[in-house]
Amino acid sequence: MPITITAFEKSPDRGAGLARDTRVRWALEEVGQPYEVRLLSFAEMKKPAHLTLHPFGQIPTYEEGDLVLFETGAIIFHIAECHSGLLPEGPDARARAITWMFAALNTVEPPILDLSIARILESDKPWAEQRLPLVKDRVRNRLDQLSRHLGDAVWLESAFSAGDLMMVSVLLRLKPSGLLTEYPNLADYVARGEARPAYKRAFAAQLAVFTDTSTGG
Ligand SMILES: N[C@@H](CCC(=O)N[C@@H](CS)C(=O)NCC(=O)O)C(=O)O
Repeated sequence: MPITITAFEKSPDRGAGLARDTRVRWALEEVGQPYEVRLLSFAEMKKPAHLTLHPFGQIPTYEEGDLVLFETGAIIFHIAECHSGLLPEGPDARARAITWMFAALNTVEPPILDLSIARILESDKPWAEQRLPLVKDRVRNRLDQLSRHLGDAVWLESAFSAGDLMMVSVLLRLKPSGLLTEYPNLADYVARGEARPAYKRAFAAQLAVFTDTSTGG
């Protein structure tokens, strides 16, 4: 069954790979599943045709026959359930990998998103200078804990899983802030994720969208 995902026609990060279609592309590349991409403008994302696929008018979505999914957690979990390579076989190891997916999305991503908002959308506010250090400390708190847990391990559990795919994707958003470099083991962990051939293919594909549209191609 052909798979179609949606992505920004022109990503606000100019192809830096931070839009969330990248993590879905990465998962599909890891399991060797070809996919098509429907590009949307911001205006199209808020129109009824897209809202029937995604009630919140966002990207990415995932279509496979009659199945329509939104939320990257659900999409990547579905991909991992349908194909081997992203979740371990043993039930306990599988449950732990899924736990890391939730931890990435529910515990680590929120303060990181808050930091992106503070840096990008709130920087002109009169209180921005006072708030930013507080937001950064909340991110550092999570990074401290994650860094201590990871220690010298290569991946969060014994082998790369959808949990790592999600955690690396979430941590990548910290790159512009420089905070990741305060935690060398986390920076190395993210670099290991980025070095995976599947990630490289996903990154190149999303960058090509930006360079094509920005050159009018
Ligand atoms: N929790 C959602 C978040 C989706 C999301 O925030 N998508 C962003 C792009 S990365 C978006 O569409 N932003 C535009 C908007 O919200 O209008 C997921 O993981 O899929």
